[in-house]
Amino acid sequence: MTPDQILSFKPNVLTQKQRESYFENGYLLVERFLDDAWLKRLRAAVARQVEHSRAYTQSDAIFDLEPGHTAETPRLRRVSSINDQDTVFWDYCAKSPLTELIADLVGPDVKFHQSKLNFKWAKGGAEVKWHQDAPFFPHTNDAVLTVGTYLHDCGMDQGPLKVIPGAHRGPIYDHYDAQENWTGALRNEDIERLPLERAVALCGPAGSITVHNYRMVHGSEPNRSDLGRPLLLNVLSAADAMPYTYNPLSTRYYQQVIRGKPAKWAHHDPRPNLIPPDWSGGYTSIFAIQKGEGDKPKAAE
Ligand SMILES: O=C(O)CCC(=O)C(=O)O
Repeated sequence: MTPDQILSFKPNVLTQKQRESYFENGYLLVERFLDDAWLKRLRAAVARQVEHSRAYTQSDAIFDLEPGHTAETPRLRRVSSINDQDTVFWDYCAKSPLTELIADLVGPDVKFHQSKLNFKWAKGGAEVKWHQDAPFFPHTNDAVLTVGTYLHDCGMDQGPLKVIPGAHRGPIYDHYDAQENWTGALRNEDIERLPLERAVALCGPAGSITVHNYRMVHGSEPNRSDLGRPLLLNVLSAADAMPYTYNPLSTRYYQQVIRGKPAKWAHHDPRPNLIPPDWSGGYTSIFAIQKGEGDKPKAAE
């Protein structure tokens, strides 16, 4: 679906101005979107994940541990495919007012792609370098977005998500280095040409929602505060946006239509997209890849 087609549907929860701003700038911040009941359920579900993580001494496909993680003092970087770990997360994505908000931005037929919970633990939670999501999971069109939910207040020192307004209308950047290793981040020479002085930090009180288009250049700084920054992330798309590479975060809900109906025709955006490495052999996390932990996946030859 094109932005004009999406905007022609009556909005469910957002104002028309918010929707237009999303298409113009490539992101949206909706403060205090969640009510207390949802916040309480989600926080309790997060606490259960932290409890599970105490039994882990090394990262696996689900739990990505920060250096220094122990049973006594857990330090999680990420729980991958979080919606598969507890039905509270799935219900929030697929059966809550959030689902209606997404429909306002991708159209009435909404499909699920992947989910994760990025922690950014207090005092050191790692930075996420400037990148776009599109090269990690290219689709036939750009009606694909990531919704972030702040489960606690997020201020400037906690490593809020940062975006560059309008960057989603620019090119898809190379996320391989000069030796064709996948780095999951933009090259320095491209970053130097970005209008970083215009970057916006999406801070907000608990229950606030961030949305960014999957072409948006975004990242976040380390968490320098004494407070954690759990950010729940869901990737969704219009039903007519079809992924054409392996999903890095496999999930039982892959491509499930959570609202409306499946597409009969795929919609194609003519612009090129970068092909990521073949993730069918496994994926760790953006933190591990950007820090160069393990073997760096290569571009196809
Ligand atoms: O957790 C963050 O600050 C950013 C996460 C992100 O961009 C990603 O996981 O792709």
